[in-house]
Order: sequence, then C-alpha cells, then structure tokens
Amino acid sequence: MKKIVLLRHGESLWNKENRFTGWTDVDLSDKGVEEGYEAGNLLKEAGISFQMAYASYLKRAVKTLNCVLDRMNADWIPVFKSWRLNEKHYGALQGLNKSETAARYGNEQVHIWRRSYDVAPMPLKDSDPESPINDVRYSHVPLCDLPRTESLKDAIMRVIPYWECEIFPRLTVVDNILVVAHGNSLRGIVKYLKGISDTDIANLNIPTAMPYVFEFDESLNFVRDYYLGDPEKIKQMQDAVANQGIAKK
Ligand code: DG2
Repeated sequence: MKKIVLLRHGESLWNKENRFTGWTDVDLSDKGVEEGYEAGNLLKEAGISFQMAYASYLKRAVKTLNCVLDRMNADWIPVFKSWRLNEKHYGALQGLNKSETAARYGNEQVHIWRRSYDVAPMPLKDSDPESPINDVRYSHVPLCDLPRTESLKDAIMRVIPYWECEIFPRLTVVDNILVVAHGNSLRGIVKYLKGISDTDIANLNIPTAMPYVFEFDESLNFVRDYYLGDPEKIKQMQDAVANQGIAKK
C-alpha cells in the first residue's frame, strides 16, 4: 500500500496558551518538540519510510517535520514548503485567548468561528503589521490570493489545488509521503479525501503530532485511514481540542 501521512505540528506556544494562531508564526513549546520526536518514533516503529515531505511556511510545522526526520534518520529527504498548507487564517481573532473569546461572544459563536464550514471571523486590516500582505515570505503570492481571514471553505480552496496538482500525483513515483501542517488545513484535506459533509466536518478534531495514515492501492484509490499511537490518548487529545473554545465557568 502507498501512504500519505498527515501530521499536525506539535504543541505550539499559543496552543499552550490557548490562543487563536492561524498564520501567526509562533514556535513550538518544549512539549511540542518532544511530541515531534515521539511522532518520529511512532512512524519508525510502524516501519514507514518517506521519500519526500511537505510542510507549510510556518515554523511550528517545519520544526515538527525536522524532529520527525531526525528521529527517523531521514533528514536527507526532499522537503517542499508551501503557503498553501498554512493554517486557516483566523483574521482579527489571531492572538486572542479562545476561552476568553467564548466568555465575551458566547460558546456558540466561537464554535461557529472555529468549526463552521463557511463562516469566517472578522478580517485583519491590511494596515495590520501581522497581515500576510506585509510579510516578505509571501511576496511571491498574488495579493488577491493572500487571506485577511478564512472560513474552512476558503482554506480548502487554496489547499486542495496544491494537494491535487503537487502532493497526491507524486504517489505515482514514490511510496510514502509525509505532510506536516495544521489542525484546519489538515481538516480540509481529510474532508476532501473522505467526502465528509459540510455539517459533519464540524465534529472532526485533529490532535497535535499524532501520525494520521491514509493508504492508497496501486491505482491510487483510497483504501483506509488510521492513526498511529494509543487510541485512548488520541481520543482524549481530540476532546481537549474540541473543548478549547469553551468559556471557563
Ligand atoms: C490552531 C487551530 O491551529 O485552532 O490556529 O489556533 O493547528 O496551527 O495550532 P494550529 C489555531 P482551532 O481551529 O482548533 O481552534
């Protein structure tokens, strides 16, 4: 079976502080680095070796990928980075604490911003220094393609062309590919691969640094998907992600 493994980065400093992150380029926490190495261990134990890897432009994904490859003694493999794998842009919510935002706007509104398919948060102003239009790393991207905010639908519209034209076709020549990205950019890919409805996708939460394996047959038909690691731990991590946007009592 050919495999594409999806991996959300390890815990970031803003995951730890429960802040909306989106395109903000925050580093991994110490725990996040450990999680990256542990993901490498899981992949090694599963006997999977990669011929190529992809990451977003954000350091929490790139550094997680480096931890994984280090642990797998695969630092040499070709790595391709793309802004199209970046997290959903969280607009003006970026930097705000998720449960404090829920206390202010209500749990339901925060759930809509986090998990609805087609509702985007308030946009970031172009004059904001944090806007991607002011960031040299995106200077090659047409301005009209750079987001000020995104719904999951918007994020899917930029991620899936890259998946279809760049990542997936490589399976015709290699056996195993690793993609390190983010909670929502990966939710978009999983929605696409599994044909999950716009409503049901709200219930999908992706834990940090747990390898999510997608298998394809020789004709590149999707066969099955599964996580590596302890199912109980994965369930707990998924529930914890789901609860991040709830106001503290
Ligand atoms: C998180 C996801 O993205 O947040 O942007 O805050 O995967 O880069 O840590 P990641 C963010 P939720 O949609 O789960 O709130």
